[in-house]
Amino acid sequence: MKCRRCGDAAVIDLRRHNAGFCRECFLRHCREQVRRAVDEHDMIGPGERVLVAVSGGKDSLGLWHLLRELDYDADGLYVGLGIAEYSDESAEYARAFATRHDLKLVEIDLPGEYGFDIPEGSRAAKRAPCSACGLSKRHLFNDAALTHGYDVLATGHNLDDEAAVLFGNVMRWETEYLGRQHPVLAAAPGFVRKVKPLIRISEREMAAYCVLTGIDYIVEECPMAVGNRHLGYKELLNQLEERSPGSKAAFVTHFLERAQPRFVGEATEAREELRPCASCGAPTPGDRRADAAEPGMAQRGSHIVCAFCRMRARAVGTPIPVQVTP
Ligand code: Q46
Ligand code: ZN
Repeated sequence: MKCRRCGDAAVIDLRRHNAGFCRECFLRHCREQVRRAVDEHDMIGPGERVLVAVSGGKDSLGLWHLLRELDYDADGLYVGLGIAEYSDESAEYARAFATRHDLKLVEIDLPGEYGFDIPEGSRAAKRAPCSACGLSKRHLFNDAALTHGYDVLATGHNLDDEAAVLFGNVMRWETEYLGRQHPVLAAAPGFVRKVKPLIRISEREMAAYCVLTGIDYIVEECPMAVGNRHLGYKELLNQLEERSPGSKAAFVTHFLERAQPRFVGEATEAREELRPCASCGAPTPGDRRADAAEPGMAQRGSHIVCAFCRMRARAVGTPIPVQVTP
């Protein structure tokens, strides 16, 4: 097979684009996909500082590399989740990448700084591990970006991730989530802008990008991913893609063009109803009934405490410290 752009021998075949690419043209194609995503959705303005959430995996390290290649001022953020050897090993990959490319990596250690790890948080909050983990990451990423003065937080969600999440949201008609499912979530009081520049690139393409650029990433899956619903959706979507290349991209892009705007109102309303957490100040919908059942909450009357602070209090077994009295 020949490269579609230059006619050299192709190293990768992209059925979705009905084309093969040589190494140079494929890397250029990946940069072009990120550039188009950033431009189309106004993800990053001139001179803005970007914080890239990196896990040590191919998507996030590849994204960091791509943003630097495109000359963005992008630093990395690694959050240690305390998932046994997996976390130790993934941290090593993130640090090695930062050192090799002489980049700044901000590090947060959940057990060291907050007193609990994901398995403990999951048990304490009676949430599935990935739910406890997702909640913690959203909280800590946002907090780190605001604390360190970044304009944008970028995550490595790729086309396959977005298609799987969309599939799950449509299966349950989660209309509020559908309204929020967009490659850009605008900044708001207490929220940094969040962007997903890999929305146009598949998982397989990101793996190829890392291999071809020599990025060393953690290949093992997180041990807590077993049974994760999204992995099942990805398998189903891969079967569809196999039969009909381009299905995933069409599913996501047509959703964004034709359906997502219909759900924005509900998501915006939900965001407007958020109140600051009485413990950490982060915007939260809270749950007054759950708060009332929390140790130490009775004295605080109707104060709202965010899900992260509630999980932390349960996991470490101490009352929730309240800093703000609205
Ligand atoms: S790290 Fe966390 Fe993932 Fe592991 S516990 Fe689940 S969400 S699978 S991206
Ligand atoms: Zn809080």
